Amino acid sequence: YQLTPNQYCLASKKMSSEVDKAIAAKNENQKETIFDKIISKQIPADIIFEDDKCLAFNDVNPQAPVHFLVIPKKRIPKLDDSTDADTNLLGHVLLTAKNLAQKKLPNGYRLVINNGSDGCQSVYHLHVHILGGRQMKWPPG
Ligand code: TR5
Repeated sequence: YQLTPNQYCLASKKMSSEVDKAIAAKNENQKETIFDKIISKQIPADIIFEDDKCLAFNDVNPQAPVHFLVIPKKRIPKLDDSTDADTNLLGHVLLTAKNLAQKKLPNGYRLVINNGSDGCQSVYHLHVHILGGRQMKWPPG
């Protein structure tokens, strides 16, 4: 049977607090987020890599045995907000994710970028999730 969008929204809200957070999160472009505070070390995080352009840290609410995030230091709220000017930066973020993942997860891994409310984005500072250490399923929920 098919759920109406409203029923689906309620069902998925019950299923996952992450979805709750994503629905509640507002895309207030250009506003500072918790990730800016992690970059500036105002808030501690389990940092695993840092250079002048990006930062990688373990996710505080891991969805797999290995779950970390790679973020650009530049404040780009979501992938939709990136432009051609970010080509090198996005390439660097992706290659950093690959370099870290390859070392930690030789059997494979998954990269995820959630974009906007339907995409389940809850923190509006662009980030790549790297998940692994278990068999992933397809399609993702
Ligand atoms: O749902 P999206 O794609 O926006 O992912 C945001 C991710 O940030 C979630 O997986 C959260 O678990 C993660 N997150 C949120 C906070 C946080 C974090 N990861 C590490 N450290 C964190 N701190 C200190 N504070 C958070 N609010």
